[in-house]
This record gives sequence, structure tokens and C-alpha cells, in this order.
Amino acid sequence: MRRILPSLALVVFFSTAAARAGDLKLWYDKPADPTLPAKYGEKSPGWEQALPVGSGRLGAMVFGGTSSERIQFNVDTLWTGKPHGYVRQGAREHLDEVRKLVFESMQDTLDATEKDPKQKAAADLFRAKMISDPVRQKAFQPCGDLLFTFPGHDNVTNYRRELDLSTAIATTIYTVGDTTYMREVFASYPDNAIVVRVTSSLPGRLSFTMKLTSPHAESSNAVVGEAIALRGRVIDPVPQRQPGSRFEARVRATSTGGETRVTKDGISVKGANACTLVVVAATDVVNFQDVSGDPSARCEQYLQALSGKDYKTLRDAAVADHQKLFNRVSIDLGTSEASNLPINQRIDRVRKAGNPGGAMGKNPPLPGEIKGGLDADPALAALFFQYGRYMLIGSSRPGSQPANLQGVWNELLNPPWESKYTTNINVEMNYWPAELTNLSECHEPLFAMIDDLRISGARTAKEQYGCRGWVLHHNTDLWRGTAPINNIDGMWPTGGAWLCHHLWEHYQFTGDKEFLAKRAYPAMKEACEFFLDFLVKDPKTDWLVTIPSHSPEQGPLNAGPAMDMQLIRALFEYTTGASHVLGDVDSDFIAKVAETRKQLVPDQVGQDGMLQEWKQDWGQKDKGHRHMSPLWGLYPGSEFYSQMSDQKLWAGVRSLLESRGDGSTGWSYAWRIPLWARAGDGEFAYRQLNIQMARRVLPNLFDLCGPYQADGNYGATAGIAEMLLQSHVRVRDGYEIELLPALPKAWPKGSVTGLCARGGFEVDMSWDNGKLTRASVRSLRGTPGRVRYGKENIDLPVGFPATIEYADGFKGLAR
Ligand code: FUC
Repeated sequence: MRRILPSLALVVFFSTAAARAGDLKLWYDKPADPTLPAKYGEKSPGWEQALPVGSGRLGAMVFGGTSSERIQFNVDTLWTGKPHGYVRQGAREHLDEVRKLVFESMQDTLDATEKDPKQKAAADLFRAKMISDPVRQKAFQPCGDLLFTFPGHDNVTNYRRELDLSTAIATTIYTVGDTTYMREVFASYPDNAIVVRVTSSLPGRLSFTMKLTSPHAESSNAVVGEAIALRGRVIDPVPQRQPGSRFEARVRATSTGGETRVTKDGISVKGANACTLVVVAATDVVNFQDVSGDPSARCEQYLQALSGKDYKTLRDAAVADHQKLFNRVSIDLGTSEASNLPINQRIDRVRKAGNPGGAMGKNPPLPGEIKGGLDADPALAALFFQYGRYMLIGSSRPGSQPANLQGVWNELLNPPWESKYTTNINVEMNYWPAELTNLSECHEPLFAMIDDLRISGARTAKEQYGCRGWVLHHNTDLWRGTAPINNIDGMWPTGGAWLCHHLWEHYQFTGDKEFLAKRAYPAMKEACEFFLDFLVKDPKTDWLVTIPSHSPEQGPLNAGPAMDMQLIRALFEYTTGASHVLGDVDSDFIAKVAETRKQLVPDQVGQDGMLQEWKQDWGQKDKGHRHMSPLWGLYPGSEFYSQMSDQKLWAGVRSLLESRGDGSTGWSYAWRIPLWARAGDGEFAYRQLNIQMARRVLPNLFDLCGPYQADGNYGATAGIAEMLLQSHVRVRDGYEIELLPALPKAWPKGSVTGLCARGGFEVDMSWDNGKLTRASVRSLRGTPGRVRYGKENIDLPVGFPATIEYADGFKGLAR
């Protein structure tokens, strides 16, 4: 008996470990085939099946071919354009006139559109004199491709390719005759490289050629030492073929056995056992104001640092680095036989099973659909959750650019919306999972971007409006453009306020006072300064309003839309809170902020019983609109949380949420997940996830806006976290943590470990039959508050780190 027990335990351990490892893999029995027709509407068909790896600074897509293989790679600072301030000269002189026209166009009974002559005049003047110069911002660019040819690898058996989220390695494996070939690809943050390892199971059987190419017309190859170099320059097609950033990539191959030759066109390997290729890449961009970097010197430096490191050393370092972040959170939402299928088949099953029926929202149910496609595959939801975390680790690491609309994975010279940073939902959504899912470090590139925007946004505040502080409108790019772009919907001055929310959130989760003092508070204070100057009195009501402004991508130019007011109220509150934490600094300034805050337009409920989107009661212009702007205060903001006693307001919030219905773009489903979770309705939250999976996910699990857009991936991850755990700052007495606030019926049994809560807590939970069975809430900082599960609750001890256990009821504390 004694002998059996340990081995039984081992079996149990290994089978759970195997199930877990399997749950963290995207695997396929076919390569991403670029000759297949684009099934889901992507421009490059193979792309929707290729697998991403990333180190924040570098990204690559692995296609997993046999006789030919493509690895497409990017470097985060390769963009069109050059350092540039976007403010249109003389914009400021037209502000008063635009304001006057917008105020005049805002009749109470009139649903202002450009049919209204005043509105049209305001919009025309804005477009002619106040929009940024040029009107659009610049685009993130692809860098190059490694194109492999493996002669004789046409007829293969035992083919499998996979991406293991737990190691961040993409593997392709297949057999030709009696030889098995394997390729592993990963992007290493510690070693600043993309690494490709090719092996054959029998010695001397590995032969291939590799070409290094680029989609950029102005590029050429050279041999530099033992490496092949690709050197090029981005040419911006807009407005007239302007030369932009210079870049370089280098590939060095080290083979065991056989013969390896490097020429300027590529690398050829004959009769080897194995080969390791390292890829490094750099641009001339030092920062948004300085492009004096030397891409060649940078590549040389990266390659030198890699000298003497064998494959195992590189692999071990990359895996350890990834796992340090990734392994902090585990999740199990249940498994089913679907877990044994290739991922594209699993997605197809959800797609075919269709979406939940019902007539919610503007999207009619698909024909023949039945309820709950994802119900049959709960592990796919868990995988999708972890995939968002994987993508954040891959696209946003300290020192890199923040994750853009496509993370760091783009192959197009003219990507949708320039693959830049849209700030009226998209870039913020990218960062929703950062703190919640224990990836706080991955938030850093966003903060570094805010450091830059304080500089570029201060110029815009001054030149465009004559205001102090800094402002950001609804987009930015590598050059930190901050002026209003594109069209009248670019005239939305609260992008910076929304970014400040992330500064305060980081402090709420980490308690990092140095961060608060040195970076968050100064940025928030200067953002407040902008609004103190920019807000003006509404002549009819005496409320203070933003003008001209927009409710993101809906309706006319107007004054004081609800979302602006919520964002500014939150910014003022955070800045006041930060000043208090820092010893009541700037008390006169803070008094002014508090006084101004009281005069902002309050949240209002309209005649239709719904929360108003605009200052005036204009009702619903587009019932199912993708943007959930006036519900910002529900998620990611928290303004409604502190007003729970206001039943009319809550009814208005809920009613608007219902009226907006299902999403449309991937990210709009993803936003509805945490919104419904905050409304305490796990079923509707789950419904959005379910439909997102059925309609808006590619076979490589990339989210679709229309084209691929990463925000919906990151957002769904945050949404799932919000269904399982919520945390709020309570008005008077610390934090409130809610366990399983919106658990859907589809996940009756499960567990999660390592989620984070505001106030500095880490939470593990298991549940069964839809009920919490065990929980462990670890307080890392001893902050006060309360843990709640349904109607049960327990107060947190103050002043010391502790663990609260729940096992069929709260069990109190362990020091
Ligand atoms: C916002 C959205 C669009 C798209 C774009 C990148 O403007 O309204 O749907 O996601 O960003």
C-alpha cells in the first residue's frame, strides 16, 4: 500500500499536469496555408492561422510550413513618418468661433446633425482650420520575412504545429520518410532576439535555404561577418513618398554538422544535424523626438551579446523569463472532449453551434443557430483568457513600445487604422488585463508613452487651445501625435484623462508610492491643469463643459458629453487622492480641482429611462452602437459603484446596457463582458464572450474588429477576470473584494489562482456546483477593507499582511 500511494499520487499529478499543459496549447494538424482562400475576411489568408511570438520589442508570426516556411517579423519602432508635431498652424484662433457655433447648435429639442446650419458651420470650420496637420497619423510597419525552403519536404506525415502558451514556443514537427524534422521558434526578451531552431532526428539530414526579404521597396542585403543583414528605409506613401525610419535586421546561423554558407541573398545549410538561427532587428528611433540611432550598431551590439550562447542557454533564459510572468495565474473552467481537437476545429464548432438566440441588440441571431456554442468547450474560454495574457507579455515589456492595435504583429504596409494607438477605447482595453491578471510589469510601456505624451500633449494644449497642462485626443502614434485627427470625431479631448486612469489603477494595485510621486501624480496634475483651463461654462445651465467635444464616434460636435464628464471627474478624484497620499501636496490647487469637479455636468437619466450619452436628452441615436462611452463609469471606471443607492441612476445604467445589446466589432463584445460582470449578470457577460468567439475570432484566436485587432483579445481576458473577481475602492473604509460576482452557469466547476485585486491582494478560488468552495485572499500590504461572497462577508485585518481562507464559509485569518 505504501508503495502504491506515491505512484498513484504521481499519476494523478502527471495527468493533471498533462491536462493543464494541453489546455495551454493552440495546436493544428495543418500548416497555415497562404494559398487557402481567406475564410474570415483577412487580407492575407495564411496570417489568420499563423502563430504569434513576441518579446515586446520584436514580434514574429510563424506559419509552420513544410517545404516552404515563412516567419514574418516586426520591430516595435518601425513606423512611417518622423518626429513631428501635428497641430495645424493657427488652430487656436478658431476655437472661440467653433465653440460659439457648437453652443448655438445644441438646441434642447434638436437632434443636432450637420443638417443644422450651425453644426455644419462648426464642423466645416473645425475640419478646415483645427484638425491636425497632416489629417492622419503614421503607421506601424512590418520589418521582414525569413523564407525557408526545405527541398523534398512536400509529402510529410505526423504533421503537427503548436503554440505552447506556457513556454511561449511555437513548434512545427513532421516526418519525411524515416526522418522527423522539428522547428522551434521563440522571441526572447532577455536576449533581444527571435530564435529559430531546426533539427532532424537522423544526423546529416538537415538541408535548407533561407532568404531574408522585406516588403519595403527600399531595402537590400549584405553579408556582415557571419551574419546576413537586411538594411532598409521606410518610405511613407502619404503624402508623397517621404523617406522615414532606417532599419536593419541580421540573421546568424550556427549549425551542427554539414555545411553552412552565408551569401547576401541568404543562408544555405546542407547535410547538418541541427541549426540555430538568431534574428535581431533595430531602427534609428531613439525616442519620439530623436531618430539619430544607428540600426547597424544596435544589431551588432545585440548579436555580440548573443555570442557564445548555445541554443539551450537561449531557450532556458527565454522560457524562464516568460514563465516568471505567465505562471502567476492559472485557470480551469472545466474540460470536455473538445479539448482533444485542433484549435481551428474547436473554433469552427463554436462558430457552427452558433450564438445564443434571442433578440438582443441589433445583430440578429445567425440562421440555424443553437444556444451556447462555447458551453461544449469551457477549456477554450480558459485558453482564450490565457491567450490575452500571453499576447500582452509578447507585445508589451519594459523598454518596448506599448501594444498597438495589432499588438506587435502586423504584416501590412498599410495596416487598418495604421495599427497605431486609438485612445477612445482600444489602447486602454489592451491594458485592462495588466494589473488584474498579475502582469503589472507589462503596463510599463503605457506609462512610458504617457511620459512622452506629457511633452507632446503640452505643446498641443498650448498651441491648439492656449491651455496649460497636456491633452491627447482620440489617437496617437510613434511620434506621440496629440492633435485631433481624421474628422470631427477626432475632436475628443479626454484621451489623456483616460490614460491617467491607468496610472491611478497601477497605484491602487501596487501601492507604489514612488511611482505615484514621480510619474503618476505629475502627469495627472498636468492633465487636470489642462481641464481647469479648457472647461467653459454652459450658458444655459452654468455647468462646466468640454467644448468642442464628442461622445466617441457618435453624434455631432457638442459640449459636455457624459463620458468626458465621467473621465474628468475620475481624473480630479484620482489627483486629489494622490495629493492626499503624498502628504496633501498642492492644497490650493487641489481645492480648485475639488471646486471645479462639483460644477461638471452630472450623470443624467433621460426621458427614455436610460443614462444619457449627451448633456442634452437626445435619446438613442444608434441603439446598438459599438462604443459604450456613457457606461465608462461602470467599467473600466467606478463612478456608479459609489452611487449604488441612487436607484434611478442604476436603473438608467442597466437600461442603457440592455438597450445597447450585443457587440459588433470584437472589442465591442469584449467591452460588454466586464460591463455585464459589473452589473452582476454573469449570463449576459458570458453571452458576449460566446458570441465574440463564434463571430469575431480567427483560427489563430486573434480577435477581429473587422480586420484583426488585438484589443478584443486583451479585453476578453480582462472581462473573464471581472466575472470571477471584482475589487473596488469603498468610499469610506478601504477596499471591497467580491468573489465570483458574475459566474455563469456554463462554468459550474472551476478554479483560478493568482488574480489580483485593488489594494494589493492575490486571490485563489475554487468552485463547484456554481458555489465557492475554497478561496484564499492574500493581503500583501495589510490594507483595510472587506471580502464578500454573495451575502457573506468578512472584514480584512488592518496593518499586516494576512490570508483569509474560505471553505464553506469564511474561516478568518492566518498571519
Ligand atoms: C475606434 C473604433 C473602431 C476601430 C478603431 C481602431 O475608432 O470605433 O471600431 O476599432 O478604433
